[in-house]
Amino acid sequence: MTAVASGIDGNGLVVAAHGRHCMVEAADGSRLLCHARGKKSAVLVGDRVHWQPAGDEGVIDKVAERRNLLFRQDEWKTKSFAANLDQLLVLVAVEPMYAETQLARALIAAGSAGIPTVIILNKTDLPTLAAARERLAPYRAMGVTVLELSLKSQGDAATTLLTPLLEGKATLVLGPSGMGKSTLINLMVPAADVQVGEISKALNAGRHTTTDTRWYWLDGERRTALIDSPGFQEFGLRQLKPTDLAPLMPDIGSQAQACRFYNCSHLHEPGCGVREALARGEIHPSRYRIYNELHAELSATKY
Ligand SMILES: Nc1nc2c(ncn2[C@@H]2O[C@H](COP(=O)(O)OP(=O)(O)OP(=O)(O)O)[C@@H](O)[C@H]2O)c(=O)[nH]1
Ligand SMILES: [Mg+2]
Ligand SMILES: [Zn+2]
Repeated sequence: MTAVASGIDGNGLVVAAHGRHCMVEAADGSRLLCHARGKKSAVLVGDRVHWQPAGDEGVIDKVAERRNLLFRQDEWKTKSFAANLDQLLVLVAVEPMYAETQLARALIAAGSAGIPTVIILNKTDLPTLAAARERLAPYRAMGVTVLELSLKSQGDAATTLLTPLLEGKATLVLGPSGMGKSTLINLMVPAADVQVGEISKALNAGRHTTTDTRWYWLDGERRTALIDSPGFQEFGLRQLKPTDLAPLMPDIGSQAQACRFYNCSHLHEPGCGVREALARGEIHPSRYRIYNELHAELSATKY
């Protein structure tokens, strides 16, 4: 396993990763295919790495300590999305209808990693917009920024909204498959085609559905970046304990102060502020259902 070391700056940035191979960008902007030392790679897009040339390729000796790391932990495996992020854009669309639990899970994972999140509702040109918008009401109410876009039919308006939001930041675009993540990248990064061609030849990646996480610069100064990622289906949160949930779900956590017992699980105890708020209509039933589902999942025995 390539060591993650503190106290090194790294002379390269990982802009694409596929198994043990990755594309590293040097300080001058040139890119080189590298591989990680050791049996298993721990190198992720967004990593700062220290590398050296080795023939036509490069070898990564060290990965610099990460500022943050977004990952999911399913029952049997951990899947890391990217490291050193300034912001997460969770992209959902009017159609195909997404599972709300996936959105909730992505927000919890980001909250747990300390990464600020914005939700984008895409494909507002489609007729079932009202239902999709209604589903996001609890998220707006708890203070999450929700932007509505039609990346395809109103690209200019989307660019105007997104440009100031992305400025100077490294932003990961995450969401279920088919929501429009790659459409967003192509809209914001006119040169993405060039970069895709260059990387996909070396890494042999697919063309339509995104199979690898990739970093794209929006500007020549290389200050603003978007990271495309493959759509997810499962989103396990087994890195968390059941008691971590309420603080990471602001609409639920904020009502827990009123609970009679300090260690209330908000499932069955008398004098539970969360369930009282639910009865008053101050917590959305779908959010409480997701809390229950996750609580059960994280309470199950781990092998
Ligand atoms: N109607 C409509 N369709 C859109 C819009 N934006 C994207 N699409 C379409 O949605 C489909 C999926 O878009 P992609 O950008 O490939 O989605 P993705 O999230 O990258 O999907 P994965 O790579 O599989 O995770 C494509 O057919 C797009 O043309 C939009 O604003 N309106
Ligand atoms: Mg894609
Ligand atoms: Zn309670």
